[in-house]
Amino acid sequence: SQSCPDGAKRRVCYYYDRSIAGVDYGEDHVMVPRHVDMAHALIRSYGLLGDMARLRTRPATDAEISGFHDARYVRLLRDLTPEGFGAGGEVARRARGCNVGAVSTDGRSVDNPPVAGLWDYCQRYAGGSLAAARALASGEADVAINWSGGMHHACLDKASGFCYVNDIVLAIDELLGHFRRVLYVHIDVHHGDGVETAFRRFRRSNRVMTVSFHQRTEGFFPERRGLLEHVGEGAGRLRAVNVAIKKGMDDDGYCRLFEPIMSEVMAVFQPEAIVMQCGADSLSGDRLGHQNLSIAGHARCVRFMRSFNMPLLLLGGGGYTVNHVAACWCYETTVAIGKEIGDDIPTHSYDGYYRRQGYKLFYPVDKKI
Ligand code: V1P
Ligand code: ZN
Repeated sequence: SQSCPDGAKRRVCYYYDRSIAGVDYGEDHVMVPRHVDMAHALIRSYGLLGDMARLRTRPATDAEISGFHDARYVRLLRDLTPEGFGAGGEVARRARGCNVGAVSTDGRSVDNPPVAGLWDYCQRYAGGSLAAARALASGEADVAINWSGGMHHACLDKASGFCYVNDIVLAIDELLGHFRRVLYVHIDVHHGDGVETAFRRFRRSNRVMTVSFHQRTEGFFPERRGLLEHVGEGAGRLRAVNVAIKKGMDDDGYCRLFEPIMSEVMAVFQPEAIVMQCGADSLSGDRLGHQNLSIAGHARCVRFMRSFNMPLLLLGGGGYTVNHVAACWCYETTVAIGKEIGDDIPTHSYDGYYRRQGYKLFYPVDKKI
């Protein structure tokens, strides 16, 4: 069948915490965590919840988050409130040093605002990725999903690109306690800089390979990162693979790169577990990305990694056209399970968002790019 080429089912566990969806980056911000609630509602409406074990977990503790992040930065995130920030006091000063509330070049938009409930939000999405990693490590699940995770830009001691806590680094560290080699695969349209830097510069690890497929065009965020020649140094030499992509790559072009590169990586690195960041801003019609992938093309990458039949952690990340993001992650959930679903979006609380795509899961790609 199309969604399950190897004919095998997988034990899938799934994390979802509804309080994440209520987090508000601000009226003009492009990051809308509600897309995770939209994906969840779609997953539920297609009847997929019965095909997965629900991961119920506690939020990540300060100690767990400090496993990667700097203690002073953790204290700042914990102390930060919009009120404290607004008062312009010492918290605001500390925050600015950590790239929280830093005003971007146009003087208006703020990438990493001091959002209300910030620490709780970070603890919950990181807790989900940690629990998912633990479910894979214990052998309880073959595939573990946290669409609210995948916040790959966050650095040791600063926020970046809407990400405050790097749940991916925490999850990979957890997996390294049980598996000899962990592969990180990244299909968000923005380079996976936080994860690459963590394992190259801070961890100096040869047990993690990071492979990032991302748009590399003039001025595109994050600048000067993810060049082909960035292959890692020292112990981590040849453990970073960067695939820089021009604008407008379609399914055929993307998969012609993705599949042979990932086959080679799998053969050479021989990981024991895979973490895949499924940022949906590489889809056609995204508000930030300029790629031309369809949901089928994006999901084909997920299906390809699943076909290696080893513990697989699927994470979300970017994605700025919310109906596309939700449809994509819902479909990728079916790929994880190995179940086929129809193209007609069932009636549910968010169905109005899919009117422009004719209430179909697979919206047509934009030929204009
Ligand atoms: O380009 C920048 C700023 C300008 N430089 C000083 C940095 N920021 C980007 C950040 C994109 C983050 C992507 C995150 C992810 O990879 C993972 C969750 O998807 C940016 C852009 C842009 N067009 O690249 N920020 C914003 N747009 C923005 C727009 C509205 C409100 C706030 C931020
Ligand atoms: Zn992105």
